Amino acid sequence: MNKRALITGISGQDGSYLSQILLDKGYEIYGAVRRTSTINTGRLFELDILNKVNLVAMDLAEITNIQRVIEEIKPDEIYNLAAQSFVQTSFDQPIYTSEIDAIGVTRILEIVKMLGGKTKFYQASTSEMFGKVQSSPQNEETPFYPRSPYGVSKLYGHWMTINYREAWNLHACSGILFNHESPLRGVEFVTRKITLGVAEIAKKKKQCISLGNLNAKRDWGFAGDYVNAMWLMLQNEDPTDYVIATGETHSVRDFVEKAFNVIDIEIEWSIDNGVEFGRCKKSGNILIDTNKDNNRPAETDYLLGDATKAKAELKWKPEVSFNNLIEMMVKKDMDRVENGNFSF
Ligand code: NAP
Ligand code: F7E
Repeated sequence: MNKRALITGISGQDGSYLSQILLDKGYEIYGAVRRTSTINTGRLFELDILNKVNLVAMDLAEITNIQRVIEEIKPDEIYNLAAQSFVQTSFDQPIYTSEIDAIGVTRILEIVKMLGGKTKFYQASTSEMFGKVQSSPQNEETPFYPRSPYGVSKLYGHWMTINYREAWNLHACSGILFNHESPLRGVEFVTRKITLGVAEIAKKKKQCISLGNLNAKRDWGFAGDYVNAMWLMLQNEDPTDYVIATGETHSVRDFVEKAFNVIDIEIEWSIDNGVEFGRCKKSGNILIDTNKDNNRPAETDYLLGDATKAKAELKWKPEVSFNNLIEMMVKKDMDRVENGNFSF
């Protein structure tokens, strides 16, 4: 019989890619979607798998709903990807973020336990838990120091996952995933904001992209590579947690320069009255400006992951390079802008 997976957050970036690889492996997929007033299955549509997955109504805020769904579906594996995942928003909505990203995890774990504890559980933990990094590169042994309500909430979910594994013997594990991006990334995240902005500038639909901290550094990988690691973790006989990362770090500034290179524009940086600008070297036009509204009350300045454990034990490694990721994202956005083809 085919394995059955329940994916919370199926409409998001990772949920869509994970569905695709699990379908290829022969899984029967159930995807939890929360009620919204508009259709938000555009990513599944874009991957051409919308009619291959079963969508069920489920919100992480509502335990009765979670219980009913898990009881009915009886999944072999649950991938908990649902979250208020935007760090900036977590500063304005700290309580909602905790409700979903922290307590939401416990709601699922408690139901899994109550129903006999046979379902394997994957928790989407994050490099944001390292926040103000205590040592570099960061691996499974690095102490945590989250810098946002998002990071703090995720750290609670992370420890709850470990606690249910140790206390109740659940097959529960956390993937501590560093930033991963793709053409399916939400437009509020910096990488997609840049690649969409570059495409709009190339097609003369926009003049300038407004950003915040250009010096923040991230270990950016490709989401399509990272979802495979989630699956590998649940296939382990003994559950344990893994860091998933590329082992390279780049600044937002590097990302901007490389993204404009895809459309043959070289960026020159300058500071005017304390505000930093990026100009087209050839035309002198301002293509990037910086605005304090895009800064965070507390920032994670630097992340660099060490995925040695995952490479050794899961035989996982990233396939898509930083440059290829940027090229893939800019080209897809150029196509979208040219054809008005936005499905999410
Ligand atoms: P995403 O694109 O923002 O997707 C988040 C998903 O969660 C969406 O499907 C969203 O549904 C759903 N969701 C939000 N609130 C919910 C609620 N109350 N009940 C049910 N569903 C809810 O995020 P992603 O990039 O795919 O990330 C997937 C997971 O990995 C998240 O937990 C994120 O925090 C974590 N993570 C991401 C990264 C990364 O770099 N991408 C790195 C580490 C960890 P709607 O479509 O209705 O909004
Ligand atoms: O910011 C800086 C910003 O919002 C990256 C989520 O998937 O990864 C993601 O969180 C950096 C930050 O991602 C803008 O200050 C500059 O330093 O793309 P981001 P994030 O906060 O790293 C982690 C691993 C997750 O788990 C999260 O769910 O870029 N930055 N200027 C900007 N960021 C944004 N969004 N917009 C700007 O204009």
